[in-house]
Amino acid sequence: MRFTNILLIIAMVIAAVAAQYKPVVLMHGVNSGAKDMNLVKEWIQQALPGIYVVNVEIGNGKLDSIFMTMDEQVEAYTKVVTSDPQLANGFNAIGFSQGSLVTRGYIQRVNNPPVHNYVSWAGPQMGQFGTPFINIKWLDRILGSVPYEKWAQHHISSAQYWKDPYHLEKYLSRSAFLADINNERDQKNQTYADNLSSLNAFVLSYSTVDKTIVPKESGWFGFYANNTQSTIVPLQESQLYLQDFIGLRALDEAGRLHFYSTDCKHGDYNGNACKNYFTLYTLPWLQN
Ligand SMILES: *[C@@H]1O[C@H](CO)[C@@H](O)[C@H](O)[C@H]1NC(C)=O
Ligand SMILES: *[C@@H]1O[C@H](CO)[C@@H](O)[C@H](O)[C@H]1NC(C)=O
Ligand SMILES: CC(=O)N[C@H]1CO[C@H](CO)[C@@H](O)[C@@H]1O
Repeated sequence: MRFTNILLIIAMVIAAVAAQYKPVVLMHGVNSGAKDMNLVKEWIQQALPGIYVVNVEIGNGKLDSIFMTMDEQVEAYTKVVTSDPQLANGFNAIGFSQGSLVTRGYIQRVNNPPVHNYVSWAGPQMGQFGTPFINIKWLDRILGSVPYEKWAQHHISSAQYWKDPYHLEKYLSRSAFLADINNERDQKNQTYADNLSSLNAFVLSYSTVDKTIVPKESGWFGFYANNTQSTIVPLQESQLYLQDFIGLRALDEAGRLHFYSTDCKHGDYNGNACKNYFTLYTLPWLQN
């Protein structure tokens, strides 16, 4: 065999080894950018040598993550993952905070290429009701008072998953993103449920000390009961689950819905203080 052929074979073996893991796509949260997920990318690459990791940035990061609508953010994510040939056979996804809703929007509306395992880190999956949320005082005041005004719904991403348990009718009629993606309105979109329930695994986390996501149980699709802030209705008792609006019950009954909790401060999920949780509960879903 010629020496160049041997080199070629070695190169092919290296490529095959590198291709043994599905690629991973990371999605950052609000008021932040891709650089905030760089450390997570390093953790993954250290644990799974040769793995391909895409760290998505929405627009130019920080400001765009606040002022682009959630629909636009889902479209931006879609553009990145559909134009990358290395993702063509599917990928695993991690979404952090608001980024977990962007990721879910992609899965439910597009999912081509398909997501295999989807890990949600402290996402406002069932909505957000409480300030301070994004730590910009004037925005918090707006979210505390007029989140369902048209201009807020059209210009502030977090207004689009704001859910006021005292004004659920308003939420249902005006929420530009969450009420749609959660199939909470009368007209359901079956594609949303079909696509979400096609996941191999949907892994949900929330933090017992989260002061950013309110209520923190939203990370597990828990939310306040109507007209209170004292009782949390867990996912399994919600209409979303009982009537299976988006396929979560189907996933659960198939043993493909998984839950874990942490004691991480919200902003620490992507930092060394919480690397142990990454290793225990996220990494296993990326080893395929
Ligand atoms: C359901 O969602 C898909 C994907 O976003 C969309 O193409 C379709 O038009 C929607 N169907 C209805 C009835 O809204
Ligand atoms: C809570 O409010 C929503 C929206 O108005 C309504 O659909 C639902 O039936 C209510 N649930 C209960 C338990 O009253
Ligand atoms: C995996 C899966 O079911 N993907 C479907 C998601 O929905 C789109 C339509 O919006 C289909 O084209 C995909 O096949």
